[in-house]
Amino acid sequence: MAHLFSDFRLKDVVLRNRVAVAPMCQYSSDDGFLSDWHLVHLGSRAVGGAGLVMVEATAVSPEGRISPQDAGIYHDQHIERLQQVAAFVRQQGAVPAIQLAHAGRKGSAARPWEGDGHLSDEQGGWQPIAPSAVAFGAHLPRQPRSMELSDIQRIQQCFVNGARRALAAGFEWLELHFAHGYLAHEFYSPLANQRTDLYGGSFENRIRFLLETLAAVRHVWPERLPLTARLSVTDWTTGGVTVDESIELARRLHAGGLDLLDVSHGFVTPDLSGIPWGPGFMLPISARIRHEAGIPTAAGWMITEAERADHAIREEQADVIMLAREMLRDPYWPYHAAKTLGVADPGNILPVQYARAVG
Ligand code: 536
Repeated sequence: MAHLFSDFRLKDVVLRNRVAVAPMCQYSSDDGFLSDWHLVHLGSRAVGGAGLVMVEATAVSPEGRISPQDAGIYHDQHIERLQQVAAFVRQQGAVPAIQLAHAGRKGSAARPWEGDGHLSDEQGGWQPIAPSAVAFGAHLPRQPRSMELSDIQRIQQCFVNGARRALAAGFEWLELHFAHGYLAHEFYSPLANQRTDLYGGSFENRIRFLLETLAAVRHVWPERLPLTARLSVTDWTTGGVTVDESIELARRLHAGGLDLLDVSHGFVTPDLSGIPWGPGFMLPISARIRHEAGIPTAAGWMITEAERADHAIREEQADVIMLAREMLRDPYWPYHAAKTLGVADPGNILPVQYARAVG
């Protein structure tokens, strides 16, 4: 029976355990370039024993950044710093992963600790682009420019170029950001997509951008390496996307070459009132998608306890557990979880420099 500390093989890649560091925006880049902060932040979590360490949402084009300080992969020059991070994570025994992103109408915002709101051009912002010229609202009131067909093709090519650069940088696992109200989710959700062309309206049309982007990226990302997507599988509100729809989308993504669905939710509108917050609340939804769509899944959100994470793997609710804030509280969460769960030789989770001393 699979458990939290059993290997997980996906294509030619083997994770040493099922604990993944979820992509978390650090808003600490300069013109997209990763900084020393990223090397220490991500490196520490690889040292702590995670099986997968994923670089935060990394913009495939400058206007696709959430904030001016977002990570980027839109210049060949970005590769060198990304390579340093990937190499260090790999040296520590974790698989280096990266999430490619475009923020859509949520782009051009201040960092959370600087107010989180939309930036004007004078403040260093830009006009975001989106499927439709409809603002997110609340703290993000700026009206995006509605994308032309040429914009759609250009952004899909940016995802392809980003994938090529990620491969050149040594990443072994690629995730497409199709969640949290950013560009791809804005195409998927009727709450953001009011298009009347081939990319809006029916389910078939709303998923077209996602399927096409996947196909284009799969073409340059090697078959031997995992390609995954983080999807907001429900908008928690009438008129938004539903788990039932997302099960059908997951089937089609899987048929289109997706290796695993990273199950997430929400954030396409400012209204968070429908979210049933609670420990592990996404796990039953991940289980449904895993069984009904027949695709491996990763699941996260409000998972803090080793027992719950282990139980979710044993019960086949997910194949990988995504930890975010809990990994910030404790970079050694995998080591501590191994001790809690009674795994033999928990010290072996740690690097040789620490293992003998700590045990
Ligand atoms: C969703 N967020 C997702 C982000 C950036 C910040 C917030 C992303 O996917 N790049 C979120 C909302 C509330 C709490 C945590 C995360």
